[in-house]
Amino acid sequence: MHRSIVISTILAFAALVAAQNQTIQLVVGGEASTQGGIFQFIPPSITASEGSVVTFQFAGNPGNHSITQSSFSSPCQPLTGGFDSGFVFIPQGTETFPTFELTITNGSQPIWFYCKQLSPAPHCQAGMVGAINAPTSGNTFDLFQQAATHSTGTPGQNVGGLVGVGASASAPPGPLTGSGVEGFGNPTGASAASVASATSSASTTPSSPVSSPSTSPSTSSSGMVEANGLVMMLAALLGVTLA
Ligand SMILES: *[C@@H]1O[C@H](CO)[C@@H](O)[C@H](O)[C@H]1NC(C)=O
Ligand SMILES: *[C@@H]1O[C@H](CO)[C@@H](O)[C@H](O)[C@H]1NC(C)=O
Ligand SMILES: *[C@@H]1O[C@H](CO)[C@@H](O)[C@H](O)[C@H]1NC(C)=O
Ligand SMILES: [Cu+2]
Repeated sequence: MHRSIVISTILAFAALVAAQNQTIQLVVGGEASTQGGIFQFIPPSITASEGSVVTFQFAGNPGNHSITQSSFSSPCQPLTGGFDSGFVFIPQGTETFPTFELTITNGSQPIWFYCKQLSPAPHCQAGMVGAINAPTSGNTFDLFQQAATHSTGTPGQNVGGLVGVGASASAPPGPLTGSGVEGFGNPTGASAASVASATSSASTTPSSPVSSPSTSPSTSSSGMVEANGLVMMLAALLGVTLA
């Protein structure tokens, strides 16, 4: 009884901490044997509170994908002022994967993105799109993905920036050190200062939905949320409590 109260208090506290600055992992590209195939972000739709870091891992191998911001209404075209990772080529058998880290600068802004690769067929029209903080009704992720698969014309190839609308990276994908791992058209040029000002201007605006633990269920259900040090802290606290 006493013990279970202590444990649930710790878990409630942990949920609050986790809802604030999360690190969320998302995989770019699958393999032929992966359920859903090569042309996907896994998971494709996540929630992430303002200040959280979404780490895109280019783990699909072989793969040659991008993470390019678009809009709900034009899923396969780059958003003006949007972020872009550029392409990252991953040869088959690569074992350590480069990442692209996006910090959420506006927690109330739905963020839509696609892969702009055209080879061997346009990935966007194959459904390789994703969303962060998509509405659960109205402009949902499912409708966005349907619009992508039904879109006509060539997916846009313009190179975006590191700073996007509602989310920003401070560095292009990296490290590109594995054998044969290469970047193509990766964005450069966003200064640390412009990222910082994007972040601080966003954080001066009160954003309602960020601090409730209920904003993070879809990420927790994917099992991919890691809150820094949280697991170790929990383990330590539980160890002390149960001793
Ligand atoms: C947590 O997020 C806030 C923005 O919501 C940011 O200002 C702060 O630097 C972040 N803290 C860490 C440790 O990343
Ligand atoms: C990866 O894709 C880019 C863009 O289509 C292309 O320029 C590049 O040659 C591709 N890299 C490899 C190794 O196939
Ligand atoms: C955050 O996004 C919302 C929804 O698009 C927008 O109304 C608001 O102006 C944005 N806030 C900032 C600081 O850009
Ligand atoms: Cu792709």
